[in-house]
Amino acid sequence: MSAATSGSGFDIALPASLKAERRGEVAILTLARSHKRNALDDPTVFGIEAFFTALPDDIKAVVLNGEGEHFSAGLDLSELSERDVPQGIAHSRSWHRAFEHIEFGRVPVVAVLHGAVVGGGLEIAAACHIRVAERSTYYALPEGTRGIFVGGGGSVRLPRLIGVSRMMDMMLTGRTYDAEEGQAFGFSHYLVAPGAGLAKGVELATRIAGNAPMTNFAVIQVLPRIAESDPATGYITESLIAAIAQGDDEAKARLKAFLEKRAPKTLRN
Ligand code: 1HE
Repeated sequence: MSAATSGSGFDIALPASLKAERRGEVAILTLARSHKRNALDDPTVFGIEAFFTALPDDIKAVVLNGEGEHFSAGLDLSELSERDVPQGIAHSRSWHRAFEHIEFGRVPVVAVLHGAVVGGGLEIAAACHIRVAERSTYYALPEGTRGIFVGGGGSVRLPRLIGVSRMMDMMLTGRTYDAEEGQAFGFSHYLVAPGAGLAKGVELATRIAGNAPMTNFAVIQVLPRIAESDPATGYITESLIAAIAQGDDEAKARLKAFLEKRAPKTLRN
């Protein structure tokens, strides 16, 4: 581990496979193991957990991207051969813990995808809140071919994006989806030209960082829980969080600004 302090503005010890950079209120975390196609080994996964756990308070959104030709080739397969069953469970749980710090961390996370987004690479992308895909992106779950199963939360998160049926097809047949298909099916929210992903990701993250903090909290922490609860629980939880959000000083100031014609209108893009 090396402290990612030099010039990055972060006081977090990261492995060599991760780079962190600051752009105002946005942090950019880069998978930097391109010689192994950003395959996720243990130090990288633990480093991701450390990064999201220790994010400075003034960071309001994160962009996650990857160096080289591919976002991530998934699990580092070279680590797999020696593990027994208890170690396999512990390994999967370590991914769950790390990715939970992304999905239910303090701030929204925008993933910028390109090239291979496969196996565990797709699992980490699914833990992010927004996905921007460059047109070079392709998606696959080669676990079936490798004789293994998803272990980084993919069986929970991916069906929410594309449905169980498509995920079954991907795992059973080794089928890949290209960037256009991924956009149509729900893997990505934004589709951009090759090389344009980071700028788009930072633009979106900067806009997200400008939201009221209570709204961002409600969207990433409460909305997914409401969506998975029974309707009666969902409605009452919605009322509670809506009242909490609008009771916040930030919301009052923003509503006043609109009524005094100082805030932008909601116009078509
Ligand atoms: C790796 C890995 C890896 C590359 N683990 N070392 N993931 C997969 O099944 C995808 C496996 N990777 C590939 O299919 C290809 O590498 C790519 C299509 C992504 C890229 O191809 P290419 O031609 O650009 O690179 P390469 O020559 O295949 O790989 C370059 C090096 O990276 C090479 O090592 P080298 O020492 O010979 O130079 C590869 O061995 C290495 N490499 N991918 C380890 N994945 C929590 S459960 C999650 C389960 C999964 O993620 S399963 C999916 C695993």
